[in-house]
Amino acid sequence: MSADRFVSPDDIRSLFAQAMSTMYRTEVPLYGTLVDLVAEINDAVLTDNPALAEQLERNDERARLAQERHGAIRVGTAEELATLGRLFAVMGMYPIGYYDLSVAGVPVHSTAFRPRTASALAANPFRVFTSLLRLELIEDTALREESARILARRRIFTDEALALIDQAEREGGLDQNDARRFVLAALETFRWHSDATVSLPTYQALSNAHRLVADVVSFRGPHINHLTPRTLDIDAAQAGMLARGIDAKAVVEGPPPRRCPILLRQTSFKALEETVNFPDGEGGDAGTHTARFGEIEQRGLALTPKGRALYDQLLAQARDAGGAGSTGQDYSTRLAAAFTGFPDDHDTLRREGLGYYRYALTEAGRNDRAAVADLPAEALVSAGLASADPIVYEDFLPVSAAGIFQSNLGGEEQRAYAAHSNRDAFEKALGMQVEDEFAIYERLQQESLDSLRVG
Ligand code: OOG
Ligand code: NI
Repeated sequence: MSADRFVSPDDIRSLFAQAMSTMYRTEVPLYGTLVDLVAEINDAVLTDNPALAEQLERNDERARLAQERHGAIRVGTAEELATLGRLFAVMGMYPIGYYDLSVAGVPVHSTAFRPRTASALAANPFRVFTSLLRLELIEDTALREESARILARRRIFTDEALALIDQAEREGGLDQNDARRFVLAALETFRWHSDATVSLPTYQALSNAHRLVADVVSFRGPHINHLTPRTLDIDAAQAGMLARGIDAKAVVEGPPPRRCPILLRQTSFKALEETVNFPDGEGGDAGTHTARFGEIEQRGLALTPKGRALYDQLLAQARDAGGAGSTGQDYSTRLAAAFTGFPDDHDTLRREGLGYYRYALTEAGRNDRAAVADLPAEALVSAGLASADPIVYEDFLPVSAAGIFQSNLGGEEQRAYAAHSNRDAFEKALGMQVEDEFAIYERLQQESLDSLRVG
């Protein structure tokens, strides 16, 4: 039978992202409020700024914008992570990048599962930031062993999901009917369970070790803890959250406001305090847990290693000034001051090799193939024969992620772990290597350069 009886992984991913969004709207209604707010802001920005609308259109970013989300989950064992890797592969999502959050006092390391080709990203860029608990960072031996025992007992995938993953791997894909079954079965892994699997005292002991340990170990599965829409104006989104009385985090993470947005800026509302039922005791105990929150992000230019090094340096400068971190009143002033050192026009960013760009012939270029054949890309851009649009950053930022983690853990647990980043251990658990994000952006840029000379 031919391969076209199979639904494309891009379509399965779109179905899944939609199903996840519908589920999270029901679970956390405030998420729906954020989605509506972002849609309103994006419409206004695109109406006010036709040049940006045109650029997004040219770059295949306009259509995906309304669907664009990322989520996050945390798992407890190598087997869970490896199976997730297989589940995401069915939807064309692959592990990109390694993030060590132990340096920020969070006992996990992470990757982002996401699509990686231009056409897959244009179809639907859905990404899931996925963290693996580092049990070895729990100091109390008895508690560490108990956690491992609890985790070893749970099954976070349904039998149907496992069977369909096997089938997709064996046959090379899923047909329409099986793809629909797969999406529904996969969704079960990410659902919230208000019944804990451990007693209240065990939950409290885990929580004392680290609240994130309790979040991972105490439940039947790795509930999706947020789903983030992408805005074109995060400062408007932050103001909109406050205007609606939403308990937004104090600072927007990432770079300061700029004319040319770079990387990622994020804000969130604090995690909800939710009622949880604990087994044991007379008819069980009731308690509460905070895990699930809402987040909005703005994405900008993907930086080259050189641009990223400059970003890291300036961010550290802003955070270290006066030893105040990102909490001081004057943080936004310090941040803006530090980032005067980062060029803020696309010609300079491009010529200095600080960011990745996607090149395409303009109408003039399409009409003058002879000129195009002889000139280097930069000259084509200067001559108006080609456009160079920013390639959007599709990944995450460890400092930003740590800030989001912290604000949802009560904001007190700043203590860094002495552990080293351990990419090898992460990849061993995952059962494959994580891809280098820079290589992907480099390839996207090169493909666009190659396309100038053909057709
Ligand atoms: C993940 C936090 C990271 C982001 O946007 O940086 C993240 C988590 O809290 O599990 O989603
Ligand atoms: Ni997030």
